[in-house]
Amino acid sequence: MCTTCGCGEGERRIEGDEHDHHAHQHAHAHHHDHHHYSHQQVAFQPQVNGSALHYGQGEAGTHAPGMAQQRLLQIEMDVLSKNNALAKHNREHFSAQNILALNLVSSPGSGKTTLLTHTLDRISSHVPCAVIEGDQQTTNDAERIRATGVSAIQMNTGKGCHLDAQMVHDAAHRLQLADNSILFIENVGNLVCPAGFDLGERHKVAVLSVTEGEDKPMKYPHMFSAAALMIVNKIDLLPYLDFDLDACIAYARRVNPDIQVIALSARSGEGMDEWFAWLEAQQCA
Ligand SMILES: Nc1nc2c(ncn2[C@@H]2O[C@H](COP(=O)(O)OP(=O)(O)O)[C@@H](O)[C@H]2O)c(=O)[nH]1
Ligand SMILES: [Mg+2]
Repeated sequence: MCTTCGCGEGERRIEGDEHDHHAHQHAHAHHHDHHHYSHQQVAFQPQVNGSALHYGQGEAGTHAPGMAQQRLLQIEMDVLSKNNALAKHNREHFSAQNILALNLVSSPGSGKTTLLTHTLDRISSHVPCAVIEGDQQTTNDAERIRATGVSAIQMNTGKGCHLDAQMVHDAAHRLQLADNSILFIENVGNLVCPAGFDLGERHKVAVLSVTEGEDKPMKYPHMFSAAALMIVNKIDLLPYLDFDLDACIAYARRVNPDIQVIALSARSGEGMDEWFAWLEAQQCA
């Protein structure tokens, strides 16, 4: 996770901001403003363990120059607890309006936006939907979503590698979400950091495409243990690959025995009915 790495500091931006300016640079100077997403910046030293270098936070030896370890841990806890408090606030809002908020997480290119555009084409005429798009740069994905006729807002995180609850809070207010709707949040493509940041969603949905290899749930266990559902996408490509679907599911269940799995192709449509049924079941839950 990157609670304290300072990634994206001062670079995060919400589409449609009237000034369209970069968020402010210094957390200490502007605590009153809702559009500040700054993290304090510190440095990390890798830990050597066998032949691997480990950069895990909170491990012995992790340090920031000029800062006591305790201070560093305090900053991490502050960032996370502030995020958790706001995520709780978001969740209360969503619950009060009976909004099903889903946080789609994956590596870049697994097919999240493609899955969403096909999903919206199918369901948005009878279920009100809205989308928050997270990417480091460009409004490409929000534009792809809006082409379906559904409202979308793009959050650009600059060097940042995940959405946080503040960003979702601000975007959700601008979207003016309908009661009994579905809010799809497409997180920044990254199988690490988004696992640690609660956005107030009902569920995380991890999208893994068959071109990424079946071992990813084992390599990125935090993400797959945080997800309620794993979508294995691009199964139309299986004939050309040595991807082992059964092994992938077994790996995912090893890190999360309760995870549900749907294998589909957003391109060909195979398996999509199972995804639509899952969405319907969540709406009724
Ligand atoms: N073959 C195949 N390609 C897909 C599928 N879903 C998405 N893609 C392609 O994968 C690439 C990345 O898709 P995109 O939706 O932008 O991924 P994102 O970065 O996760 O949002 C694009 O070229 C899509 O056309 C699928 O089910 N099958
Ligand atoms: Mg995308």
